[in-house]
Amino acid sequence: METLELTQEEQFQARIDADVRIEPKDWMPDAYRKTLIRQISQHAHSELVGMLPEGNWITRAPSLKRKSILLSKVQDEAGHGLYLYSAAETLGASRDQMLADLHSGKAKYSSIFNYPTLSWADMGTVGWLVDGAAILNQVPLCRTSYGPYARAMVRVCKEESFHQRQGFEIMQTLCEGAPEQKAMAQEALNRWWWPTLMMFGPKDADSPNTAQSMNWRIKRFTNDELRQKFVDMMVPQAEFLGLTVPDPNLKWNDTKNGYDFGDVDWEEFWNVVKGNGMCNKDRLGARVKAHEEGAWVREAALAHAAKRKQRAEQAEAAQ
Ligand code: FAQ
Repeated sequence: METLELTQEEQFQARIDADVRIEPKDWMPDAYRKTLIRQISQHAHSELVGMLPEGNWITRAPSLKRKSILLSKVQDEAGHGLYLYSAAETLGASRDQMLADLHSGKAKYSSIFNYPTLSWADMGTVGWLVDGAAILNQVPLCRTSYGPYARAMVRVCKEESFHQRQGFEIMQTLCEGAPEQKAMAQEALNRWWWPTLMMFGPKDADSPNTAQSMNWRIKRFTNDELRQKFVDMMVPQAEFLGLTVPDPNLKWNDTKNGYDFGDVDWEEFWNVVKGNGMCNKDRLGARVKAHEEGAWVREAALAHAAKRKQRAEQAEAAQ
């Protein structure tokens, strides 16, 4: 009788298809490992660089309450970066190498963080729109096929939902305030709407990684599917706030039960991804400076750990 032997790769795909999580010690194709390291490290870098646009407003927050909320939010983003670097390390990536790639400009991070935060309304818009987009993208990642990434995302998403609520609340306060405050909120929406749509990545037809990542269930939705969900979710929220989405082609489409919307400026997107956006140089410069100025902290922490280990060994030897 003929026996059907599955190759290692076929067994792997069968586990994925059955929704069995892949764990660090399981066999996996090199390309799966490489794709995950790429995506998780880019995601981690985005969280770290993502601290900068909002960090810019901590000293200028309009009240003590707003300042403490913003401080916590920015600290949460640092924490998200750390969970994600740890998840990438379980795949064999070295943290020093990942950071070196960010600092040299070799590694990518989300295009959205290369836009400036010019007014307090930008803190509302970043929370409402940017965290809103991040959540839409990240909730499906709680079901991604690689265990450590999926588990990290569960905690990240809980915190991101709070971030989004605080952003919406800032927008609502501005929109219910003086005409100047409402105008500030509208102006911020005008600048952030299109860059936020770019966060979901290139159109499916121009996305080299989507098909394989969907097959491996790393991604659960395509870039275009998530962009559509985002528009459908945000337009009613903008209407509730009394704001106008800056897209003349935005129109409800009964047939698809969603909005039709205008074309993203993909030339601008690729320009930013290639390092030529408004703030790319500032953002990387700030990260490199923080890393260099923090060298003594890392050295002190290592020296402290070595001393503790030595004391513990001496105490054990003396027993
Ligand atoms: N910016 O083939 P695809 C946050 C690159 S966290 C820059 O479609 P893929 C929290 C892409 O890497 C935001 N580059 O790629 C927060 C690829 O280049 P490569 C970050 C982009 O991976 C909120 C090439 O284009 N979230 O916001 C972008 O299948 C507020 C072709 O693209 C994540 O990272 C972009 N927008 O899909 C923090 C979520 N889009 O690597 C502070 C996890 C694409 O081949 C304040 N990542 N590229 O050289 C993902 O879901 C996916 O990686 C996508 C891209 C959807 C981002």
